[in-house]
Amino acid sequence: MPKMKKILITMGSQSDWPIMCAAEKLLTRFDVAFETRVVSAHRTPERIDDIATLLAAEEYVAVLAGAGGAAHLAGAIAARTIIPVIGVPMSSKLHGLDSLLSTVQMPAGIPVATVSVGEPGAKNAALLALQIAALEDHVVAQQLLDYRRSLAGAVPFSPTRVEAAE
Ligand code: RP5
Repeated sequence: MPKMKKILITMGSQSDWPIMCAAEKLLTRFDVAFETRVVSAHRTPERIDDIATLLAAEEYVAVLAGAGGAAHLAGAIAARTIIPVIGVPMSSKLHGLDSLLSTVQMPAGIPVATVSVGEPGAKNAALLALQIAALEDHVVAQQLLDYRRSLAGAVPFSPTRVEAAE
């Protein structure tokens, strides 16, 4: 029996949980293992090193990093591993634009795959991580295909005619 692929979810603060829980919820629907940690790049920098040690010791296929504002978490983790890191910019006081730019503007050489701001980004980060896992795991690949079919099935052929605002 092949080992389950592992995905690490990180977030910069407890306050990111209401968004990042969407990633965790999605992963529970698939045959993958995951672990979730709060790691502040600024307030708990030593935990970044703990994460690097964990990633070196165990077989993770991807890391999710949700952070807002200055949002250095994804880059700080990416600097310490070659495992793909997916940054999720949190919606913030500047509507997430600060988080988005902080996450996406990495210097050449240290990539961070950056998804959209907030909950859609958290879900897509989980799906991207699953797609990486699926490269070597046909069970996850099949589950992703089934998930895509369920998305298509939820789209009506014609709209339900609800009242539009004047
Ligand atoms: C970032 O600062 C966190 O990722 C969070 O999005 C933001 C605010 O953190 P708290 O002040 O709510 O802990 O590091």
